[in-house]
Amino acid sequence: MIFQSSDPEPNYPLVDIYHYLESNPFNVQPGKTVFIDPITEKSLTFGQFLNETKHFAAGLLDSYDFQPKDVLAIFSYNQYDFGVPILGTLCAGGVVTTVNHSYTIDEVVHQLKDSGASYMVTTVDLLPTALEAAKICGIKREHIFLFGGKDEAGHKAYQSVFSKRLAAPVKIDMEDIAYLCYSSGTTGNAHCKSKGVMLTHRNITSNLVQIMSYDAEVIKQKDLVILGFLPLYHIYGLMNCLHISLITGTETVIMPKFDLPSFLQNIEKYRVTNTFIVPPVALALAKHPMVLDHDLSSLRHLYCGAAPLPKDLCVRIEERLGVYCRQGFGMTEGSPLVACLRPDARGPDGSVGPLVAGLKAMVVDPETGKELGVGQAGEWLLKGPNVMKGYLNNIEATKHTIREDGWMHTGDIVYVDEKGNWFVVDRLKELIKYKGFQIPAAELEALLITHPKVLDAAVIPAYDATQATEIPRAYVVIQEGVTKNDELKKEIMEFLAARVAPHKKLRGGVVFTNEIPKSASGKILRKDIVKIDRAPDSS
Ligand code: 4UV
Repeated sequence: MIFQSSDPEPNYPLVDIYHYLESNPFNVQPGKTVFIDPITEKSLTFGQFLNETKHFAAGLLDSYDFQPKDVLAIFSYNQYDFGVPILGTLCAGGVVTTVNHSYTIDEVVHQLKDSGASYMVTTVDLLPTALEAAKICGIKREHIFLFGGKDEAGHKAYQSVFSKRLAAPVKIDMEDIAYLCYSSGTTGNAHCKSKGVMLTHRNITSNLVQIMSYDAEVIKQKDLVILGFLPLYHIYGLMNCLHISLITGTETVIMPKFDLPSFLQNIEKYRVTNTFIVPPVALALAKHPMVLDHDLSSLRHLYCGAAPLPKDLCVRIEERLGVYCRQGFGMTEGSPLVACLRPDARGPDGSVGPLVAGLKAMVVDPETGKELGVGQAGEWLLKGPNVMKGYLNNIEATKHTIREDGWMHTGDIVYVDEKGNWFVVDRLKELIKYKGFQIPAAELEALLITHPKVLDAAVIPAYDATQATEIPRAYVVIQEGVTKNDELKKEIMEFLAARVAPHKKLRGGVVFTNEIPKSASGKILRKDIVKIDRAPDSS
């Protein structure tokens, strides 16, 4: 059975991302402020933004031998002008890969090498990691530019790349790749770290209009102010706090990163109407006493996604703030939005809402592949213009994820009710989400077994209700003769922490076990370990 939205199929743009923006479908005035830095109070208007992107594009093409399809990496925490080098690169016919700023050198190297990046924009404080990674990957020093507005430490500010001329349009095909965002996908394994999700100009522009059509009533409101704290390197922030803001000309306050006091102060100071959150922030809004010390009466639209939202939090937030928190579901491979509760809906509790318009879905039995119907839980398969092109340089993973008939496996277990509201009940893929950030279990396992005292390891999602998030917990088999005690657990946790980005730390701790359950083909049976882990008498 094929499900789809009852909303009409949107009119998808026929031009690439940059030219769609330049066509100004919302008739945004050039003087309209779009991005604000709440710390320095620097800002960019719509007109300035477009102008600067064109100067950056021309500079790359004129002075840096930049060729269409060259890849520029953004390795930075949020900046109010984060989008300028991004849209500039797209305007020059290039590809952008956004890198998590908390990555270790090895993690950065993996992404730079895999994506084939030959240019980078970073910040002065991230330069040591950026330079070391760039050297390993052969990126020229003079191709590394800085955010921050000034030439420093021997590197040019990206503004110093600007050419006096404005870039002339470069021919861009809708099937050309715009973004390479990294995701563990449905097929995490030890040999394959995160994979480059190829998102084309068609994917992104289609999802933009899909998002804007489900939220058309909201977007029409001219007095909206968005507070953007989500990392802009992640597709959830990139689309909602950068692209949608730009297209609609919505004033957006860009925080460098999340912290609760600044988040609340910014809502109050800028009279924020819309913000996009993740479940741990929903928990804070529902329960933290500090929230009551602030005037949050300007808030009108709250969206939550990237991980399951505990049902009771929406109710508590509405009681406290008078705003209904709408859950949505996205995934990098879906460009990203798949489903979201509509502005006028209270939703059934726990639902991620109806599909976005123009996207088709099926639910299939993960064992047999048999199509299932309303109310039956199975794997969610998706087909539509926002479904990724595939994984870069990885035909095997692409084939495993996108069937020949175009249906994409999400690796999520869901069901749909009679009204077309979707519910996520479990995850088939071996992905753990810490506060919305991806942690591929297999990547941690591969590192753990390099510890000299660890014979075998499996990493599973545990749940920390005090933070409303999954956390990774390792089950490890220790070499014979080694004493198993708390010291050793600490040693293993520290060993891993030294090798991964902070969000991947073993916050769920280490559990000693005698054996890791495996299938006949050697696949770790994580679900069996999860069952043991969640049993009432497990310690
Ligand atoms: O690839 P990724 O890291 O992508 C995301 C994107 C999230 C969103 C959410 C709302 C939006 O409006 C939007 O534009 C983007 O997280 O991780 C994808 C996986 O995260 C889980 C699920 O396992 C996906 O395959 N996930 C995402 N949203 C939810 C969720 C949710 N609401 N409930 C449960 N799991």
